[in-house]
Amino acid sequence: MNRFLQNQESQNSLLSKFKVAVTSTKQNLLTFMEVVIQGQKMIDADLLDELEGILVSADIGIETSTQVLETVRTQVNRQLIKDGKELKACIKSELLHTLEATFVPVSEQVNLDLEVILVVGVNGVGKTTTTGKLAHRFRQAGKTVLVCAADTFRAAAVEQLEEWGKRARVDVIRQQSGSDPSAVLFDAINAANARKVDILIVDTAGRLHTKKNLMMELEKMKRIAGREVTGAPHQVLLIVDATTGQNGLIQAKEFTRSTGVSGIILTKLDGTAKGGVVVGITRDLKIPIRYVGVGEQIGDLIPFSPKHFIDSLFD
Ligand SMILES: Nc1nc2c(ncn2[C@@H]2O[C@H](COP(=O)(O)OP(=O)(O)OP(=O)(O)O)[C@@H](O)[C@H]2O)c(=O)[nH]1
Ligand SMILES: [Mg+2]
Repeated sequence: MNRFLQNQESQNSLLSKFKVAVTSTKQNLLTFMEVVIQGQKMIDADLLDELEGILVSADIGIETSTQVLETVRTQVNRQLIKDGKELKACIKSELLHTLEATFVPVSEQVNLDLEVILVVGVNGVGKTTTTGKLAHRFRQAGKTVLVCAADTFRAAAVEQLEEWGKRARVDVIRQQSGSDPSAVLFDAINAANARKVDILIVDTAGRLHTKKNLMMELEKMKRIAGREVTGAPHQVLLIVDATTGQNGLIQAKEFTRSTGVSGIILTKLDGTAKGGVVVGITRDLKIPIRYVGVGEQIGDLIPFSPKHFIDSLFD
């Protein structure tokens, strides 16, 4: 199979994964939108207000929804939108526009001797699961990977990560529970250098941005990484749970304010009818969404694509 076909095939399979993941969101958002559009003969102020409400209720965010509808209103006034189909197309293109504004495509090619990736976020959002899925993705891309168990709070956390390590066929560097996460990280960096691996992924304990000592612990880890490896951590990935909607968005905002975050991974997109939060997050945080989690299996992490996401919703 030539490279073009391979590429086409993987694009198609990514699109179909997106489609499955946003099924509930699509039912929620598009069904309402169509009912409203088809129920009215005229595109008037009431109809547009109602559409704005639908976007807000899909967790697209008030600001984004207002901005999208402002464009729509202008176009209606200029008589550039004459029917429901054009109305839908305009909303679609505005949402795509918003997503593309901060989009940075994922690159799984590593040009460094060792790339250190820190995985952070509040409790239960999917950090450990995503660490396993990421390790798997990088392995599939032909990279050598090591994982660091820096969640030392609970013994179960390390065991869970080791399970993922087995699935992804990567080694996990650990210490006994209760040890200093920075010490485990230090060990893991030494091991990664000695084994000459390409990527070290660091799973951290869940924490709230309000817990000052825990945020300082994260800072310390970043410092240690930077001292041992030039430019590390090269990525700080904030995991956000899509099912927590506006709450998750607020937490993510606070988290990014108190620690440097280079990218977002939005998990559990498959478990929400409010996938519109993808748009809200992008606009509010101005940090690119790198991947989305679409299930509990190892292959259920896909690179984010604004076009795939919007096409899955609208087509
Ligand atoms: N459906 C679905 N479930 C997910 C996804 N990602 C994670 N989960 C589930 O979310 C739950 C929590 O995942 P963990 O990886 O343990 O979360 P965590 O952030 O490491 O949790 P703490 O370490 O306790 O803070 C598990 O049951 C996962 O299977 C996803 O993309 N889709
Ligand atoms: Mg965990």
